[in-house]
Amino acid sequence: MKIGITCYPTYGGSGVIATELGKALAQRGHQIHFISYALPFRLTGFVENVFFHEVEMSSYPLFEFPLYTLALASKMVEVSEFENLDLLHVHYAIPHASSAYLAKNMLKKKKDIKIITTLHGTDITLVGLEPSFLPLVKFSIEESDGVTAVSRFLKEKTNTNYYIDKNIEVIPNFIDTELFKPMEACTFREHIAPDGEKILVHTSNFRQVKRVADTIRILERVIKEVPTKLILVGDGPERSECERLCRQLNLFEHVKFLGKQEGLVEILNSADIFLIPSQSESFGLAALEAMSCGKPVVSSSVGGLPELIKHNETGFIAEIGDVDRMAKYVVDLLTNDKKYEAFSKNSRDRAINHFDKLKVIPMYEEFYKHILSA
Ligand code: GMT
Repeated sequence: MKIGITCYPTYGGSGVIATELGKALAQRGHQIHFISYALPFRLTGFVENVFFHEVEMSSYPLFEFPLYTLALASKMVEVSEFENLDLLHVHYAIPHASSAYLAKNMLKKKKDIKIITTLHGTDITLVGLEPSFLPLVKFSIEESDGVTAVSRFLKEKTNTNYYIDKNIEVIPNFIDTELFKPMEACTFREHIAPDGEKILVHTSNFRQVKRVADTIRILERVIKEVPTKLILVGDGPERSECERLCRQLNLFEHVKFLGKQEGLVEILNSADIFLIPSQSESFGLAALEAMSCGKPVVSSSVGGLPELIKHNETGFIAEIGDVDRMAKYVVDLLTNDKKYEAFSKNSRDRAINHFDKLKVIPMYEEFYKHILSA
């Protein structure tokens, strides 16, 4: 198949999934054309069958706001025509599904290009619900030839919040379990915790929805019982506030803000437990990455997290903001080696058995075939 993929190219789970999907499909012989305003950050090195088409943005004094949606639609038309694409697979509904709708209609006299939209999270649960976007998001989803969502939770939210009576296929996030795997002792661990302290880790884009401050409040409680460090990976709007909180709680020595990092596998491997106390999380790819490295996860009970994390098997789940309970769960795991080992094994097994890319990529392929033959 010849497939156009559009995603946000910067840090973020939807861009990671879209890029890894494209790369895996290319390895399986499909021709993949990424269409975006910048090279997706996971698209490093040469990959056979993968092409990149940059959406150029012209500036004009009259345009006070960049017209990306329209420029993207034009580029989609151009690439679909010249590369003879079979379908456009867009990740994150806003504005990609709307650009694809425009492109499809501009092309309709020449070809019937199919549009598949994958819903990832805040496109449905947050931004999409804003009155200025809701009618457009609803329309763009309804007009897509096929729609997938990354969890049952997100599928149900889409159907109820947007009154959409359309079949939405649930295809979960996936992971390369050969890449994200347990490693022998990391030197990084000794560097962070030279006195043998335990290590908690959290990775995110530090948006409000991630509740990163809760990880610091969890540490504040855990540290009273077990010497522990916290590694925070990533950057975003809440980082300064989190740094301020660390100073206020006198925890700065115990928390390492690493910012954006490439060596995630090593960082995850150096830790004991992954924390994800989000306000909203449609799947939780970051938690899956940790599980694949054999790390138990302590999370909030929101969105798709309970579909990923098995309470009392691969980790623990608590109410949003219940940092006391989350801290208790962390201490329980850190002070019980046998339990910790079992949870670690269960986490790795669950990643391999349910979310390995070799299991999930064929689901997308099947879905493409189904939509193309409809
Ligand atoms: O929806 C977002 O907030 C952005 C998006 C992203 O690009 O990181 O994240 C979502 O998509 C990921 C990949 O499908 C999911 O694993 C994340 O759970 C989801 N984030 C939220 O729902 C907050």
